Amino acid sequence: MSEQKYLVTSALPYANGALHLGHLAGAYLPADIYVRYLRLMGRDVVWVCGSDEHGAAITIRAKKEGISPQEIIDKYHTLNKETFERLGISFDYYHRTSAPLHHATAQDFFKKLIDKGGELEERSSEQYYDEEYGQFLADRYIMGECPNCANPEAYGDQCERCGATLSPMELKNPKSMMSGATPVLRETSHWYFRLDKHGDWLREWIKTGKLDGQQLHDPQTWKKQVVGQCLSWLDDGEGLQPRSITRDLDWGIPVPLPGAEGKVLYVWFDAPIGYISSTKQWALDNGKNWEDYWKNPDTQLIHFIGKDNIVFHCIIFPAMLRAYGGYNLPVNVPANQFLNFEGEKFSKSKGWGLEQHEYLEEFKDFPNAEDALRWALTRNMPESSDSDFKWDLFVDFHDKDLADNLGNFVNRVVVLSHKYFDGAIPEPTGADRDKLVEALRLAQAFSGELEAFNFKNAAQYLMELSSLGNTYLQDTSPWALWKQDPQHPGIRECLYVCQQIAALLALLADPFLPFTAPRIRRLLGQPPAVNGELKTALDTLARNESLLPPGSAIGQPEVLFPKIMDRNDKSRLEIIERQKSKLSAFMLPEQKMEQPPLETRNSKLETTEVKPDITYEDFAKLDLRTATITAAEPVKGADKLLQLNVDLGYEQRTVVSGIALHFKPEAIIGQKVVLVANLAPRKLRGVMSQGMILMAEDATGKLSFVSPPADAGNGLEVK
Ligand code: B3M
Ligand code: ZN
Repeated sequence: MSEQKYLVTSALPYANGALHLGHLAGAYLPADIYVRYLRLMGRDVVWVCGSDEHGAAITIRAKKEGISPQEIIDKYHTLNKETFERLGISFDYYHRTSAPLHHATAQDFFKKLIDKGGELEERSSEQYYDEEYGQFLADRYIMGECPNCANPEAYGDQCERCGATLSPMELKNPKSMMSGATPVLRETSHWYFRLDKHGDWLREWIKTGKLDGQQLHDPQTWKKQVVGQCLSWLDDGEGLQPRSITRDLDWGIPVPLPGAEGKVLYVWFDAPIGYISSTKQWALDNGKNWEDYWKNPDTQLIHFIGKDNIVFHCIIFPAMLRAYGGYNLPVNVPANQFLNFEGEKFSKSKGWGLEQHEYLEEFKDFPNAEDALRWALTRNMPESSDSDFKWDLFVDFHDKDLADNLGNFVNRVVVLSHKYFDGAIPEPTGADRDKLVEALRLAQAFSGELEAFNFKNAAQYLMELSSLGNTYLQDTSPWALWKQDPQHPGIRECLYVCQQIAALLALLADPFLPFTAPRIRRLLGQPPAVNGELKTALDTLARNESLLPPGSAIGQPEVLFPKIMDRNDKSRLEIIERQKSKLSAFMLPEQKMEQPPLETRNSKLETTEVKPDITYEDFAKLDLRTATITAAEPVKGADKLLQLNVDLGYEQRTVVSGIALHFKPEAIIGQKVVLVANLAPRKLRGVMSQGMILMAEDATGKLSFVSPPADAGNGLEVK
């Protein structure tokens, strides 16, 4: 038997947009933690990913932006790849499905299935065709009324209002999204993958982990939701059906058969094959054999994905791999649930949420921002149910875990080592063996949780190890012993034990906090950890030997995570507050009009709320200016918002205002207004709003403009 290897994959993100924090917490951060851990244990692991660059989502986006699909994929491939790197997401290879190697690999896959016979079959059917645009329409390109909930904007594959899975034929009043024309039915032929032939072994394999009499995985180690979703799909009504794997489209991988011009492989056929081509490219660049990772039965294949991709990774792709023959099947698919953002789903169209690169930009002055984010997302990871990202939790996790617990312990050890041992690691003593045995047990438990994909539990053990150190240090109080006698042997013993715990902490922290871990090691006089370092450390501790060579020099103390809630320095809190105020500003225009019903508004008015006093300095922070509205139009998809152009005299601004229910756009052109000109810009429904117009609101909720006289110029200061 050869050495056990791991091939880890993360879902290939579509290169049609930036990724948000929910994506990161779902399929990338957990995989990164897992892979970093495996490397530290000295395992042979390859982690591949890349951009998914085909499919309707990309062509629709390109059409919307009026540029070519190639420009779209180049832009977002680069953005996503670079952002991942900046966050410490350590793929071994980040490929792209537009690469020639991928096209060839996917075409080979298709041809092999044709040649085998019985796996693919050609069928003709009637599909919607756009006569104006001159193309058959992918399901996503057709919009119409949902038969289920009457949503007039349902897509041909899904209604986003009621969640129903649809086929284009079910839509009432279908319209082509390419031209707006009513599509007509035309005969076309496609290749279908005979998934129906694979149902029996798939059911057995998923339920028992057995295939051809061999135990391939232990189904007990799979998440319940993953197994549950697969079984309900497998047992649904008529069972598995043949699935069409080609499309009439001009963007994608051409079907490699004579007479198939104008047809491409369906994106969900080629995308998972992207894992294979990414591995191939990695192997080529590193002098390795890709087949060792895909075809050697000693290799563990693990897919990290979000819950919306379960069926593709647990049923369809495994069936494709088996149909081709010779490939391993995944031993686990630890799919995550969804992360919400401050109580609501991330929504690009509504502008709700935060993208990865936006976080990096907004937090560029926040110390150790990458690890702070990774930690907040880990503590809140949607492992077994949906979870919610909240800024208040971010602050708590940062200050309690990273600053007060981990950072504080490391700092105390470094400071005390300088004080009592001149910054050197002392010779081992007959040290407090019990504490180190306890520390080792925590590290082993940590390890067990990571092997089982329980990232939150592992993070908890990391914190427990740090607490163990803090409590021990407090209980032993070497500073009290010092007062009794600076030569007291208890001081050396205590510091020796604490240094060992700190060294172990640096290793356990590494998968979670890859930017901080090497800093802790540097403080302990150690170079960054190498592959296998954690395994060696666990063995060393088990032999009761020292993790730190005596005599190495301890670094100068530094604060790893300055607290956010710091009375004397509000700079970090201000960064958080800015995020929060963007959200509340975002909620205001709509909520103001939607939420409090008239009665409460009136009663609220009766007990008119008086706000607490502010100082003149507070008031003077406002930059209030006279201005004139020069243009107004509704904001698409938001019936309460108007997008306004405002003339400030010294410049023109775009302002989004929640006044659409009160004023017709054409009625307010030329209106004089007062603008809060220095309100931080914020995005409302995708439009960047640069300021806020002052309105007066009466007891019934009616709004009127706070208007300077008609002859007042623009840009005058209001004080
Ligand atoms: N690009 C869908 C998604 O991003 C798709 C994943 C492909 S994984 C092979 O959710
Ligand atoms: Zn619907």
